[in-house]
Amino acid sequence: MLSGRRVHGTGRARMTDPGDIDAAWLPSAAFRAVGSRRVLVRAGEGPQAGTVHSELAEACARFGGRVVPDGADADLVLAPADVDGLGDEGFTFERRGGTTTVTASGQRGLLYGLFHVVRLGEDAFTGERAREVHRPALATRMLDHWDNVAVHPVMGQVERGYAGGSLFWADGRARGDLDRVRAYGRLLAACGINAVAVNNVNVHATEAHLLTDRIGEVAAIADVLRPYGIRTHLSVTFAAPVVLGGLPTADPLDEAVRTWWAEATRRVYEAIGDFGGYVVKADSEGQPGPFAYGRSHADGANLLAAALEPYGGTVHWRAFVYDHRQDWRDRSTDRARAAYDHFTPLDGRFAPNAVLQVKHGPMDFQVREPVSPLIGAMPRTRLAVEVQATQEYTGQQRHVCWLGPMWSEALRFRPDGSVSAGRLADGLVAVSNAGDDPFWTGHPLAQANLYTFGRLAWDPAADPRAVLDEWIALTHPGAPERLVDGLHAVLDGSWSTYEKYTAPLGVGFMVQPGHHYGPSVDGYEYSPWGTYHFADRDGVGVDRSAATGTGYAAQYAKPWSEVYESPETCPDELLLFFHHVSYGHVLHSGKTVIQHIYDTHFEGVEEAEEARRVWEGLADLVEPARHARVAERFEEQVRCAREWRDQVNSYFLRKSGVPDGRGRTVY
Ligand code: GCW
Repeated sequence: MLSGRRVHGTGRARMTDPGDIDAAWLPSAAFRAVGSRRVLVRAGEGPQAGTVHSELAEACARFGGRVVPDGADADLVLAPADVDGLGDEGFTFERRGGTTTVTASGQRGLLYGLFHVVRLGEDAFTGERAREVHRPALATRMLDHWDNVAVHPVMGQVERGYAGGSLFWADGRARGDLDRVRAYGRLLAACGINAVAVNNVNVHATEAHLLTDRIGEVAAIADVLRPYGIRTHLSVTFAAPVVLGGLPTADPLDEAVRTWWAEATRRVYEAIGDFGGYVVKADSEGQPGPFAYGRSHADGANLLAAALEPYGGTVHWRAFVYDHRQDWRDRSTDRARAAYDHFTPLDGRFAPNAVLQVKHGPMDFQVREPVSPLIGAMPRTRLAVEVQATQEYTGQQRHVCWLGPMWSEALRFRPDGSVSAGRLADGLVAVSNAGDDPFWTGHPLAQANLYTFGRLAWDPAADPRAVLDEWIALTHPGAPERLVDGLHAVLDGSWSTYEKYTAPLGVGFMVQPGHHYGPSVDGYEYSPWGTYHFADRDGVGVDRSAATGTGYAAQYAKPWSEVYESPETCPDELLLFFHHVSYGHVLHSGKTVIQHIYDTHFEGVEEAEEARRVWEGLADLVEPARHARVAERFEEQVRCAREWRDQVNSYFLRKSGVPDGRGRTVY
């Protein structure tokens, strides 16, 4: 049985008993190896150093170890060092002559080094290990919360949130009790995340005030996250000078507007000295932006960048700009093209502290999309790649869908087709999937997505399956092999399973409009959102070739522009994203498109049923409440997967008139 699953806090930092906060990947047993040693810490002073001290003191008190004074014999030494190129967050790790040593130039590095030792467990204290240098590949490893302060009439407390309420906000204000936020910060630090934006990018009336008269509430959250090396960011409305400042305009080139932002930002830094910066969704899905004033997005971003620059802050400017009021009859507009078309002409015009935040795919977090052609097309602009941990289009945390392999594929993509040239971006951002749910993420197994995100942001080249196993081991210390294997079986492959029973071959959507859960094949077919599949009696898919289609394929550099241009070379899984083909078109797999649709939909349901069966078999190894929560979700997943299978298969049988080659039931 997994027992004693409580967060064990950071000693003096914690005022009240955290009660039933799920320990996730930091159960106290994860600290056994560290806590039973003689530990010497020379972390110095400061918020993260304080965390290192209190974590070690608490672990030692629990497991019989000892924090020893300078000069004494120790099994583990954490100490500052001046190592070239380590930066504030890097650390070294080595083991020699029975002593394990972690050094770092900054407090944050020591904190990450400590969590590295925790992850290694007993392995950190066995054998000899030559010095290893660890540092994050990406400087910004950020979670964006789409949390509203005031409950929104349509979107609720958390837009696209499937994990209960907000961790930060309740009853129209910042939560008074920030114990959960503290526990969250600790979990995030343990997987390497260093930035959090605390409110929705759709900034409604109440939330706009966080920037000014309500900055104190943000400061309270920042105070709790700081000891974990996390800088707090805020989503702001581009119209702030008008809606908050009473100015007649928010024109980015207007002097009064620039002064207003400079002054507002000065006050923000008065309240939060290490404030991270702003996140902005402008001219997107109804949010205000520079277009209203005939200005460019570089003008807009640079306005905020200038205000933040004196304090070392950054503006994350989102590239999710497209026409959400298009006419479905208009075949010349292709939503997939929009980000590239809007932003590439602006390359080189963004300030050094402006980061363009680009969704990993050109559409909107579908289960399968190509990597956005914008990534790699703006060499003179800082970029952050945005992924969605909250499972808006991937089962809404009712379905198990571990996204590690999807993110890893995107992060390994190289625009020029090389294997390893350069890195893709300066930062990785995920829309958070956490809330005030007792298991943090609604579906307890969705914790694996949050953890995997952090670890991939630290090291985008990491093998996601190794990260999954790391999560399994940390979250379930001492688990018997049957549990470890069962968890791995249920999670690994779950993305592919979800893809099989939902929209086929990269075509996307087919979800119920509005809430986006469950199937509706034509739900968005005649809508203004630009998300169509164009199925008719002969075929399906979107022609995005340069020769006969929207020209989207030509937004890629070679070799991808050529690979995607022709159905002969386009990978099967993206075929309907790039091409409109007949139902009889033969895939590289040797199957026709229509038979592929039938087969994958039957297989997807079978795989979901099999995962449910595996989970049932783990009942004796998982604490009852957790087991029951996942079991209940599997019931819904299987029900929903069957609904997807039957709607998609019936739809294509009726359109095409081609029966399933294996004679299975299609309605
Ligand atoms: O995926 C879509 C969501 C919106 C979201 C938008 C965005 C916050 O359906 O709810 O708005 O993307 O990324 O801005």
